[in-house]
Amino acid sequence: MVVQAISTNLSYDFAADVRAGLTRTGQKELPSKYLYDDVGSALFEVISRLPEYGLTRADERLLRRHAHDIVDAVPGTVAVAELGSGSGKKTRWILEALSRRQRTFYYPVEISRTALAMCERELSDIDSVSILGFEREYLEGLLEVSACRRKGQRILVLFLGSTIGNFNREAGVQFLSSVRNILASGDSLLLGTDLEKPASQLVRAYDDELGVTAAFNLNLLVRANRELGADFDLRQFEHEAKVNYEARSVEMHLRSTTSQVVNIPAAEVSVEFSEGETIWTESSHKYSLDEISPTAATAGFRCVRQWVDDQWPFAENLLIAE
Ligand code: AVI
Repeated sequence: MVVQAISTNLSYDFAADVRAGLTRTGQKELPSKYLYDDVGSALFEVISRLPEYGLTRADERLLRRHAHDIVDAVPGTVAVAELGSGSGKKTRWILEALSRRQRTFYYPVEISRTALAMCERELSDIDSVSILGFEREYLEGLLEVSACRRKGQRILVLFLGSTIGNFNREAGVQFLSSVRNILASGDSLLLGTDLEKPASQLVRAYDDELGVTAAFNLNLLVRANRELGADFDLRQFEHEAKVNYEARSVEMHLRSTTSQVVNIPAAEVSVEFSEGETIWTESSHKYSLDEISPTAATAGFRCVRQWVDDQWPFAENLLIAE
């Protein structure tokens, strides 16, 4: 086992994104990628263990039960790239199944340095697996992985945990097309998708009793206070999860409980909030099993297999690049 990491200063402009999102007309918004600083990533790990949030356990169960089938459906010599590896726990099953057949190169691509380090630690004991982590945005990292491809090697991309759901449907297809364009014909993508479920179950999953998801959401304001010198008063914002029936998504918002002005010096802006106004911080789109295949086809992939969990509606979809 070899573990290495390639890091860089990610070219985020939090201040510019905060300014743009909070001064736009209509619904104020902040990009969900900023939820994942060190505290946010740690809180997400806790969310994934909450009884109300079955998504991660379903993903893990499917990978544990079907890793051999999945790996058998991807023949040849395969390098594994994972977009957003998180702690890497669920990837173990795929890497162990593959490493019985071949020496395996595993390239986690992750924007959170802490998550990347966690993932490398978690998986470093698997024999015959070499790990090279990229602290990068997904597509940038995948381009680098593809540049390391050895002759005759295929790439299996893992995009698990229904992170695709955090894009709106159109952006999701665009993202899949960009992944396809980096890959070669015959490469594959294992795509995890959370499936549609009753609204009450969704609201519970995104507004848990213990308040962990609320803390995860509010941490965005803590981050703005720390990194941008903002003066968000956390007592005057509350977490909200609501179902958007038209978009077939569940949205997270931060609701201002009073009319107030918040100063954000590093973004050179003061923002007025009326009582009840919200900042939209994340959408999590839910899929029907039947829409995966046509969606994949639009992006240049053929959906060859789907595995569905028996406890929480969730699917792993194996897509082959045409
Ligand atoms: C990472 N992503 C797939 C999670 C989701 O379910 O959309 C993020 C999350 N947000 C609140 N809870 C979990």
